[in-house]
Amino acid sequence: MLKITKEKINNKWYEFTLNSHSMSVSFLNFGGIITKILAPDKYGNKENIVLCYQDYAHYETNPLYLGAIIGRVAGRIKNATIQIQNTEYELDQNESCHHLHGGKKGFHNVLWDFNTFQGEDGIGVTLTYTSPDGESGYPGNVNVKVTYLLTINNEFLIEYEATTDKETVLTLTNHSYFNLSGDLKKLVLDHEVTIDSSRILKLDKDLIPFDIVEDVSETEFDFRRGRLLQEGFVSNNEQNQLVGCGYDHYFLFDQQAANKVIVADNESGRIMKIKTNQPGMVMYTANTMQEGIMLNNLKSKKYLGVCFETQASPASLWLNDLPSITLLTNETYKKQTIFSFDVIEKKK
Ligand code: G6D
Repeated sequence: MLKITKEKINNKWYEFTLNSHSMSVSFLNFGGIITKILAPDKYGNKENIVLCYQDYAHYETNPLYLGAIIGRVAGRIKNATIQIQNTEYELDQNESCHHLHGGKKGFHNVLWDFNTFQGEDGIGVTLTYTSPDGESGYPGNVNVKVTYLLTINNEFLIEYEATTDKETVLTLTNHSYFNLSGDLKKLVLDHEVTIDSSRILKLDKDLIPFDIVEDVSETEFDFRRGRLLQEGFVSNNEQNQLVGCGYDHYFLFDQQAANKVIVADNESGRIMKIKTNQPGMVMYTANTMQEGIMLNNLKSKKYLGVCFETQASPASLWLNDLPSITLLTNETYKKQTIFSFDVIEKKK
């Protein structure tokens, strides 16, 4: 049984819920913000595995970017400037002298048009937005379409499409914070993460990537055979310490495994697998999460969630050998990330 419900939140916002027989995904037309993913634990208890604000009014400013579509460019752009065809564009400086997550008019805080649809193997909503030339300083009128689809096989697909009428830059992601314990029972310390990646981007003191680490073997950044997140929270690795004792780094995928990321929480039995055609992702373990904001059922604090921001990196604007984030007028940006959910072993 697949069903879409729509609830009016205020005079402009709606919350949609995609229901399958065993899980559901809820999100707003504002910012495409995912507010709930209800998934069963090994006992069949459906609980929310993403962070959300208890008072939805916080989504208006959303200092944590909770659950939101991030763009035009997810991540940081050094000195908030881009060079396209010998023209320099000044972007919003919304994090000291740099540009973060699309700036003041980032996609996390715009109203998206919506259309619901029901197919044989899934139900979903297509969100659309036209970002006008010059928005946040970026060139080009950019038409964006983001589709949220829930399938009968417990897969949640996020599909991104975009076109532009002038050469520009673009790389989109979703900024949900996952906590597989369910309803924030605990921090993500003992979430076991596996990542198909042997290379990361090294950060400077402003969290701007400045170099590629070509081999993470024997470090806290090697997740190829699985690793508990807490190892990076207590490590002496200067890159872990630089970001507030954790992870806030871009991992380049090796393309050696179908699942680019696998996350398991043994206590609940929940396991989440991520497939994507993005070249990498930022894994952020909420090291610098603004504390004290009322979330699902307790106040925000460090390590309460982990983000898997699948995307190309804006560092390709100043580092070689990284997939480009340039979008040409004769191209269509088409990316997809699939989150699938299961339990390690069902208990009676
Ligand atoms: C911090 O550095 C992190 C970012 O990666 C994250 O997206 C943001 O908090 C919400 O600035």
